[in-house]
Amino acid sequence: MAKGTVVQKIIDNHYISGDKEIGKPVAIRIDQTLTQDATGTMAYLELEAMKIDRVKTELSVSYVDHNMMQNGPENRNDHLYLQTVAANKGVYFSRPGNGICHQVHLERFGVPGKTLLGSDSHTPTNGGIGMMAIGAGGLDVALAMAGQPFRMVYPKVIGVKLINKLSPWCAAKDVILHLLSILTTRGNVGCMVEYFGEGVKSLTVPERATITNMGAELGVTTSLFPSDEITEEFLVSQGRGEAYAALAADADAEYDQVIEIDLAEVVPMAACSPSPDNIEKITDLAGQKVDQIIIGSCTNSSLQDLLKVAAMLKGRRANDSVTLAIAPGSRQVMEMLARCGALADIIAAGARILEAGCGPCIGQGQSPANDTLTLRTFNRNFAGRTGTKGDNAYLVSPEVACAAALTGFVTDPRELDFECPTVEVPAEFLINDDMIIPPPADGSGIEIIRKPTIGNPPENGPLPEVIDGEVVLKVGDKITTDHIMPAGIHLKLRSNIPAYSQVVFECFTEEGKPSFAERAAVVRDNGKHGIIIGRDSYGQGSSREHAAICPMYLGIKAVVAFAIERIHSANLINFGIMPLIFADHADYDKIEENDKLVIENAPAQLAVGAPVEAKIVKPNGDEVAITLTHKMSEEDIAIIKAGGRLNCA
Ligand code: MIC
Ligand code: SF4
Repeated sequence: MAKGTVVQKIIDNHYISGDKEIGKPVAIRIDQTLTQDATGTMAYLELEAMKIDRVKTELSVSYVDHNMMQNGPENRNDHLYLQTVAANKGVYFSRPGNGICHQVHLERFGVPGKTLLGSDSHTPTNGGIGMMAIGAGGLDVALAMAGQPFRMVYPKVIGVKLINKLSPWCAAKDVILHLLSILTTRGNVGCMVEYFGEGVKSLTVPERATITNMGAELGVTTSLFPSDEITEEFLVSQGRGEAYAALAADADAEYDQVIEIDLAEVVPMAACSPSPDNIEKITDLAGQKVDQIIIGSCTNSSLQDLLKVAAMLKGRRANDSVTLAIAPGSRQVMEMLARCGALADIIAAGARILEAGCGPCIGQGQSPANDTLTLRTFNRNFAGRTGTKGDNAYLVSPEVACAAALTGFVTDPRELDFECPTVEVPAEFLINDDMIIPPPADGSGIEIIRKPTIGNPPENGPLPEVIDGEVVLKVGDKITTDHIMPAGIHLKLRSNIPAYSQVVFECFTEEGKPSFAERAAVVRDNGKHGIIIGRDSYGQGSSREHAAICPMYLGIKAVVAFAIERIHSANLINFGIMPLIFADHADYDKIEENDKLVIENAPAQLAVGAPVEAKIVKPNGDEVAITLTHKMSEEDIAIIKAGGRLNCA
């Protein structure tokens, strides 16, 4: 087991209960929370359902950054609810336009050595300054706001040793893409990544944050860097020098696994569709025609990134054959770009300026044309996430994105006919927190505005004695929460579960055939229980608990797969859906859609480490006995038996 690591030190400082042994449940105290609007409305509705008057954390912040298009009243209704519930419950409110939660939190609130739980899977961005920043479902974040500890498994710590420094045109994004090519997006549940080695000193905080941000795609619990003089410099530049605390692994620290990356060997890369671990070198992709380039998202929208982009674009123009769009990560970044003239260079080059927010990263506009290639500096390229069916999106660094914007083709920036610009980030940032509304000392009198599109979380009954299941859907490997619960044009339905449930697994609906929602509702209304069959790495990606709430609303009682990713598994438990595992992978081939899956004495069979015996009943009446397992703790089992966390006293 790892010793003397930053991970271990932070866990020790926040330890509440559990076994400090890899894979065993452990509970830690949460210092700070963050929510964003797309997951936040449910989180605060859940907090209200817990009858909590005021949050118990050191700091909680509610951001509005995802749902900004305001096509119809839903988004603004959400914003009004979020603003008033924040004031009522003692939460800071970052207004729409102020920027992406992770970027703003890094700039204005993150503190080395503290714990942060966020209802967004990219919360580990703040690991760039040595926070233990973890993504979770909204209900887990609501519980943390209510003062309850966060439960996770004691992590296996993967130490990533960085040596040397990056070459010109090679970026932090390439470092995490390189790591994704090694570790891939699956098989890393229950791990944390800690960076160490002399190469750490060559990376700025925004670069470190790019790396920890996209660490989410590894499926690890979080990633973090030590906190050193570079962290201090960053915090001082943000006028927050007092937040600095040094944090380093001991000289003789032991990691459970070590991966060495020679930064000098890292080259420009891309993650090709449809997965962030589908990594290719730019040299192998060069020459492909590009139609669209977008620079932004919580991965690559810092001032440093955009100053580099501005320097590359200055005096040049986006190629006639492409569209180029740029979304700064925060208002601070946008305003500083504007004041130093860099924004003018970007505009003069023909870039389309988007507001500071998630925007196209979550399918809010800028969907690409059919059969074209789009290059994005984002962190996810799951099929259809751009809003275009059959999309082809490569995830790249700002340098590679910009090179393509200039030439119209995938281009290795090292082949450009100009030098890699060096960018000076100012020693003092422009500090203006006007768009962050602090909560009043006593918010109890503040009326919470609840417009008709804000619905309460649906209710669920206790786990039935017999699961009289029917397989509503059978899917393959790497099903993401974007497959389960599409965002894009449906994102505005996040506060309305009955409406949002209608698009569960929409990507699998065949034309002219009933949708998943229709088929699940028939099973439910016949008094039976819906079952989903998956394979490896089920539930990758977003923390959206809607991928559990909506299936629960449609009567789903179990997901059976080879492996279920951490956040999604926790969300399933929170909403009373059993995350079950095939004991024998061969059984996957024995079960088909519309088969029955019966689990007798379900509550009695659920015990820590014990198998669950079930039988498949074929349409012709043939029966096949199968054994299932699970990784649920005693507390998880109690939640499942009660029909979800909100039913537990
Ligand atoms: C994402 O990047 O997929 C999101 C949208 O930020 C999600 C949260 C959500 O679905 O609201 C995430 O990463 O958790
Ligand atoms: Fe927003 Fe995209 Fe970051 Fe998710 S990954 S928080 S949608 S910018």
